Formats: sequence, C-alpha cells, structure tokens
Amino acid sequence: MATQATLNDKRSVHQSADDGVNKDLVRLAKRFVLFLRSEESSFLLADQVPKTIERFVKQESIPKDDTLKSLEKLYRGCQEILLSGDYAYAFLRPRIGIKRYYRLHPEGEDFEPVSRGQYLFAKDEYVQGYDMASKRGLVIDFSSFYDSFPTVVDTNEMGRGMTVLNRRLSGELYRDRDRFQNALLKFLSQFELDGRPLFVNNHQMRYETFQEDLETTRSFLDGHPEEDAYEDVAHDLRRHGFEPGWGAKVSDIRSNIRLLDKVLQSADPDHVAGLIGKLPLVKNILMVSPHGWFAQENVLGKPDTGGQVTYVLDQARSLERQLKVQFAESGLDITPKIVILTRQILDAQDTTCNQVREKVYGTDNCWILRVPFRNLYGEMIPHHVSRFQIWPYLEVFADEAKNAVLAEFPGVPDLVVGHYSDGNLVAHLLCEDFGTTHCAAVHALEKTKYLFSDLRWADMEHDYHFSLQFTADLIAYNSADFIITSSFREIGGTNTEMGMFESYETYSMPGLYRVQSGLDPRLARFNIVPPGVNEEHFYPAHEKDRRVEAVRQHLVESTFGENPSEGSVGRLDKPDRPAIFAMSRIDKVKNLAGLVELYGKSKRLRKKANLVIISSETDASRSSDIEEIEQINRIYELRDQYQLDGVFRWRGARLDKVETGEIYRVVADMKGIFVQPALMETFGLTVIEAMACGCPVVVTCFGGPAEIVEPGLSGEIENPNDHEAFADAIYRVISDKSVWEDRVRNGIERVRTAYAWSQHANKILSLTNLYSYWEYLNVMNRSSLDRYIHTLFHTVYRPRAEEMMRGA
Ligand code: LCN
Repeated sequence: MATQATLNDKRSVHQSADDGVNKDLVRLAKRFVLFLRSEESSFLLADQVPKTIERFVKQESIPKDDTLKSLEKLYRGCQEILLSGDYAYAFLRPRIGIKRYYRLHPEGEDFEPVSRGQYLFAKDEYVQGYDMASKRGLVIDFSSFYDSFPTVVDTNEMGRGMTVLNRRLSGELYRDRDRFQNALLKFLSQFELDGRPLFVNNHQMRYETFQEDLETTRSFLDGHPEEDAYEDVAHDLRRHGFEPGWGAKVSDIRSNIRLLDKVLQSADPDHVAGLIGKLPLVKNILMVSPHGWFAQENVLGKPDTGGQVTYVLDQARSLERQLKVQFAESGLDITPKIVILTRQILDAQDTTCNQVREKVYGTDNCWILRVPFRNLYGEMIPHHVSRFQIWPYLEVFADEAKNAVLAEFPGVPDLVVGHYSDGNLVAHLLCEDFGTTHCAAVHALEKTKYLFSDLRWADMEHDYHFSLQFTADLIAYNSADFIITSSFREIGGTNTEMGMFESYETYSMPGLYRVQSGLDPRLARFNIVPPGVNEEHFYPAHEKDRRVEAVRQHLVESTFGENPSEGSVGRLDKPDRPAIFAMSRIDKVKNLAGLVELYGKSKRLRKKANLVIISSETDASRSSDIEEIEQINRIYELRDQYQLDGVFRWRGARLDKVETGEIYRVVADMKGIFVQPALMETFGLTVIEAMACGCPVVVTCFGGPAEIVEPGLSGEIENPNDHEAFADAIYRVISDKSVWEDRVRNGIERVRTAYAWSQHANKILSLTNLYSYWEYLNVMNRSSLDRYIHTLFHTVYRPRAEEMMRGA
C-alpha cells in the first residue's frame, strides 16, 4: 500500500539553482555520513544532529559556504539519522506536521525517498540485524479507518478538531438536505427525562410536517412576553411538538427555537455548534482515573500522584456546576451526578484510599468510587501498584467496576471521561459495553518522556512495560470519540520538537510490531481544552483579606523557620531573603536535582536568594520507588558538593490545597519566584497555580509550561539543561523590582483570561454533544475501526497482560 509518506515525498529533498540534483549537497551529505561511521555514531537523535554537524565542520575543515548552509537547512528539525545496512536514513521534520523519510547510499546520486514501512524496517534492522528484521511481523496501520474522517489541513488548526469536523460534516450533510433535517429531528427526539420526552416529541421526526409547526411556534413565541416562564407556554409548545428543554424563560426558548430553524435551513457549522453544543444532553458522568493515589487529602506528592488528581477533582466540581447552570437555564429539574472511578488501596496509609465511596467536597452529587485491583486468584491487591506495573489488573478492574458503576446511575452514564493511559483503557472497555461517548483526557504520554522507549522497549520491559502501555494508548486513543489535551504541544509539538501524540504516528517496537499509522495528530478528534485554577485557593497575594493569618504563619515557620517541620533538611541563615521555590514529586523527569545543581553553580543566585524545595520525601530509606531514591540521594550529593548549608531548605511535606495556595503567596510576599525545571512536563498545573497567586515563574522550555507562559511578559522560559541560562532567567526576575512586579501583574492576568474551569467544563459538554451527534449520524463509519481495536486488545494487549500477571 502506498503510504502517505511515499505520496508526499515525490518532490526532491533539496533544491538547487537549476532545480535538478544539487550534486555538491549530496557529496557533502555523503561525507557527513562517512564522518558518522568513523565516529561510530550510528543513531543520532534530534538534539545531537546540529552538534554533530558542528563537530564535522570543525574536524573536517568544511568551508562555510552555501553547500554547508544547504546541509544545515536540510537537517533542520531532523528527528533521527540512522545508519543501517549500507544506507544512512534520515527522518526529516522541517516543521510542524510535515514528515519525510529519506535514505542515502554511499554511491548514490541523490537522496531517495522511502516509505514509512521501509524506514521502520531500517530501524528494526539497526536494532535486531537484517535476519530478524526481515521476518514477517505484525504491522499496525489505522489509516484506512480514517479515510473519510476529517483531518486538519492547516497545522495551526491542530487541536481544534470540533471546528474542523463541524465545518466539513455540516457542509457535506447539507448537500443531502433531507437526510440532515430528518436526522437532526430524530436525534433530538431520542432524549427523555423520567420517561417523558425532551426537546421534540417523536411525532416530529419528519421535517416536511415539522416545518409548519416550527413557523407557528416561532410567531406564537414572538407575540409572548419575554419574561414569561416555560410553564406559561408549555401547553402551546407541546401542541406543536415541542417538549421541555429549550429554556426556562420565553426569551431563551425563542432564541433557541430560532436557532433550530436556522440550523435546519442552512446547516451552518457555527449554528450547529451554537445549538447542539448548548443543549442539556448530559446528566450523568463517569470519570475514570485509577492512576496513583486518588483522594482529597494527603496524597499529592505520593508516587505517581500530582496534578492529575487536582485536575480530576476540579474538573468534576466544575462539570457539576456547569451542568446545574445548564439545567436551570433550560428549565429542567434535573440533579446531575458525577462518579469518579478509581482504585481502592487497602493499605491506605494516612489517606482515605481504602474507602469504597467518598463524597467530593464542595459538591452536591459527585462521588469517588473505589474498586480494588485483583491478582490471578481474584484476591485483592492491598498495596499501591506503580503506574508501570498496573496493566495486568485493568481488564478485571473494568469488569468489576462495570457493575459498581451501573449501581450508581439510573442507566448507563451519558459520558465517560478517561484520564491518562490506564483510565482511558478502562474507559474504552466500559464504553464498549455501555455504548457511551468517550472523552479521553491525556495528562501525560510516557513515550516522549523516555529516550528510546519504543526502539529499546525490550531492554526496558522489565521495569517499564511500555509494550503494554503503548498498546493501551493506541487502543484507547483510537477508540475515544474525542481527545482533550491541555496544550498544542501534546498534539503537534513545536517546529523543533515532536508532538507527544505525533510520536505515536509512526514507530517501531522491534519484535513486537511496527506501527505505520498509529495516531494521526491531524485527525479532527483532538481538542485543546486547558484546565483552570481553583479560584477558592489560588488567588493573588495582595488580596490580604482573603488570606488566613494562621495558615500563613504556620507555613512560614514550617518551611523557612529555624525549627522547620519534621523531615526537613538544611538551614536558612537569612530566611527573609527571596526564595527560589520549587514544589513537585521527586521523579527524575521533574529535575529537582538539576535545579539544586544550577543554583549551586551560580554564585550570584546564592548571594541573592535562598533555594527552597518542597517534595513529599527527603529520606531515601523511607521510599520504595527506585527513581525517587536515586533522586533523593543525588540531591544530598549536590548539597554537599556545593556546600549549600545556610542557603538551602528542603522540606519533606505534602501540602493540602489551602496550604499550596498560601505557600505561593508567602513566596510572593518575600519577592521570591516559582521555578518549574522539568525535563518534560505535559502541562504544569503548578505553573498556573503559582501565577494566579502572584508568584512570578521561570519554567522549562520542554512541554506545556512553555505554552502557558508568554516569555518576557508573564514569565520566563528556559532550557533547564542549560544551567547558566536558567539561572540567568531567575536572576533577571528576582534582582529587578520592576521586572518582578511586571511578571506578577501579567501572570495573574494571563491565568484569569486563559485558564478558567467554567470554560473548560462548558467546552467538554459542548464537545460531548457535538461528537455524539455526528456519531449518531454515522458519518464516521466506526464499526470497522471498533473491530480492529477489539482485535488489537485481544490479540496483543491481553496475552501480554496475562503473561505479565503470571510473572508478577
Ligand atoms: C500530569 C502532568 O504531568 C502535568 O503536567 C499536568 O499538569 C497534570 O497531569 C494535569 O493534567
């Protein structure tokens, strides 16, 4: 089959003055390949390519002429170069959304385009040798299922899936007007409340007959006082086929019915979104988040437990709030219900993770529901299981959860929101049974976090089990009706960095399978829906009358004082100096050790400010997590190496939400700064929380934080591997009062305008309605895709999970 890559790649990889082969460039590229062979570097990753070219130029005394410029241009954005067999292969990604694969033979006259399949073969050959690589194996290719599914053309529209889908499908369907009009009426007539129809009654399933009723109703409403309630017009509306749900007041009912008329007549995508997106179609929601420790207190900072828990709880609260508003505005007396399904951990330590049911604080009807993991013999697993080890438990968990969930709702939920890879796999299994719309929230994809996690999966399998996780990702994210991410980068990356989802498009796990088309980041399924901040806890430091003095004082003493809380390390000689503050788990990827090192190296930072870190643990002997132990030990080494006594405080604590908001404000009171130095961060909720509290931020350039912060305006963005640059950025802000104040002001404003939970919840509800609607019209031809996904689960995922369980 001709893949997209071969079709795209007909044009030449380079251009010369006469538009023919640029012989000088090919010659130079071949010399570069010989140089690689002599260096014995047979695999270069994106960040190594420019450095290697630099070395090549220096060592080989390459003239800095136009040919060299062309070579540098050719390899700009190059993701991989590998030497395999006689050839050198390159995966070029000149900009977002564009991928090309080429190879060059030492005696070749030009670069040769290769298909994705050939490229993956070369990678396998590189890892396994020719004989193994040429054996028949499993090839995964989802592309044919999406032949008729809308994709974005302009890469700027990546992540605006709903807009693209609406535009395409509205246009297409309107060409078949009859079908569109009747289908919309039929769609609306399927909703009911306690056995009574909503919106339109099922006598109104044909537009021809409905049209007259619509016109009569419109003029009837036009003549009615705007402030009258639904009850005043209910009888007349019903006579013409209109049931409750259009509004609580005549003014709302009138504008919604006008909109319905417009949609039926024109299928304009904005009207479709405006009408269907706003209708109260969802009342019961299931959220699935088995990841980490899930509870409302004492869990943040425990292994695998951070922003996701905060996100899920706040999302549940905001969804309930918006559902209530929606029902009130539509005149419907409905109490929505939200259930968060997570795992039960019997050895709950100081948490409530052993409780089966728990009410979510500040809600009327949101519940946490816990179901245990079980071993081969059906016995409960009492302890927490790391995110890398949970794969064998999920199918049985989903089966048991199914009955527990059904006991919570009157029927099946109207929407299932899966969270992270494990939650989305379970959400997929449940939705297969329920037939419910599946919204997938991502939080993190591990693939780009770990170098060679696909190619070298076999070496890492014992600790990480990526074969299961990446298969689960392919299954769950292909099966979800729509995917929400917090940032663009998660989908399409940047001009130099691959998007997290993009990395699932074409990859190989040698010996397991080759993925020729896994997840296409251009599909109109991806929607950027950033989270918000909880305004109750995260508000600016200058709002003094909202702050609780006792909490402030306690935090000052326990974090900065002479007698800090138990588990704290280090002394502060001048506790009132500005603090360079960081707070996170101690995973390697969070890079707290990198922060200690760059602070230790910078004399002027040490002179100006203290380094203050809060993480859940400071004592390696109390941890059982390998990465955590390694990182803790490394921080102690660095503390000694740079003699940080007197300027470094490391507090081992898990703060609750009240304290978390207040600690950022305390840091702001001291004219300090919050830093986020992660080597990769999907979004970075802590960044928006700190900004909302009036704490300036310096953040990593890798991942979501770089999309939150507008550099030089609402914060600074730097490469945390470049210690000097990162330290300079911190210094710039803390050493200049006006810069500091400027960042505070702009940071607060940025969060206020761009990150609100109410917007988030509204968007999810309207996406749910719209995707369910298009799905209902069967424009996506899902059944063959579903069968392929089902096969993948049963032939790849399940046997591997069973094998892992037997080995556990
Ligand atoms: C997981 C992460 O790694 C963070 O970057 C996010 O802020 C969090 O989940 C919430 O989505």
